[in-house]
Amino acid sequence: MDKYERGERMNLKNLPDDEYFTPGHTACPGCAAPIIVRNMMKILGKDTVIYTPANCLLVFGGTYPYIAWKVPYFHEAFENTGSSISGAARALKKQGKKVTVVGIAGDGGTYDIGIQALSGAAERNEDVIYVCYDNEAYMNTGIQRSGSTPYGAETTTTPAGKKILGKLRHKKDMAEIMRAHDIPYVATASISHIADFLKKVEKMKNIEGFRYFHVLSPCPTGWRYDPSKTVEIARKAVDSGMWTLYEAEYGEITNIYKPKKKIPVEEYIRGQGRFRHMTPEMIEELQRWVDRKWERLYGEKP
Ligand SMILES: Cc1ncc(C[n+]2csc(CCOP(=O)(O)OP(=O)(O)O)c2C)c(N)n1
Ligand code: SF4
Ligand SMILES: [Mg+2]
Repeated sequence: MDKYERGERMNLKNLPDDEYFTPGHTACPGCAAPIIVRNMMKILGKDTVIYTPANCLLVFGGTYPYIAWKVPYFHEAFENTGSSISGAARALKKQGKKVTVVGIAGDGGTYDIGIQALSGAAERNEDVIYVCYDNEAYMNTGIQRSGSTPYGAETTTTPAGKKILGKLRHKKDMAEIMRAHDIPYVATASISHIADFLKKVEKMKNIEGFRYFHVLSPCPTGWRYDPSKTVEIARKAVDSGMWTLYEAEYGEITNIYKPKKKIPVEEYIRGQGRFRHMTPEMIEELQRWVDRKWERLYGEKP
């Protein structure tokens, strides 16, 4: 019986003290992205190499001489995180080195610009981890909408004016697209459910083949909320069903978290400036989207 079967998985008490993404970076106060990366790296450990395309994480954590990474770190082009990590993993394997190769991209670099290389790497079942930290817009370049931006959200390219009130399309379901690739592991996570997050990182570290890890990454600057509310907002995303926590192995959902008390989506969007202009009809439309997603994933009406 291995330690997973005995239920001895990673938790906050046995989280290593090691730091591979260190303080001194320049992320905005309250940004979820460094919380994600710091905790993930404590588990992935020193024998890890990281690839990131252009995004906030690159700018706040990868700018010389203030680089926060304590493991080898590479910046590749926006389009090719999937192919960069594929090549690195194969080269390291050929050299006989046991190293975890990880690509970390934002939603812009995942849902839109990097999706071709990502899909190809997944279809080939490359032995890598791909992480999407999802702040639901192109934040680093000034808050432009992406395929991940939710319906109604205001960005600089989906402004809320007299005729159009924010984004007119719903968020693309990227984790489900990855699940359809029949890969060894897909997991979604949230920093509000940190024990669940840590268990998933530990689990994927020990799996061979393509692993896709998708984490909601609240962004006080782009979502326009008080930076002290990051964890609370992440929790409300899960409790409302805007964000769903699950694991899937070879396309089958093997573990799914159901909020004890489902809250209306209105409660989640309240306090976020990006949704401030939304009319009651728009909020109803967003709720319908959440309910459809819930029904699809849980196989029952909310
Ligand atoms: C091919 C290409 N197009 C556009 C850019 C400009 N660019 C750099 S970062 C960025 C936004 C990244 O958004 P996302 O991936 O969501 O990460 P975030 O900044 O939100 O963390 C853009 C558009 C680029 N570097 N390369
Ligand atoms: S703009 Fe958002 S994602 Fe980027 S560093 Fe600031 S809080 Fe983080
Ligand atoms: Mg983004």
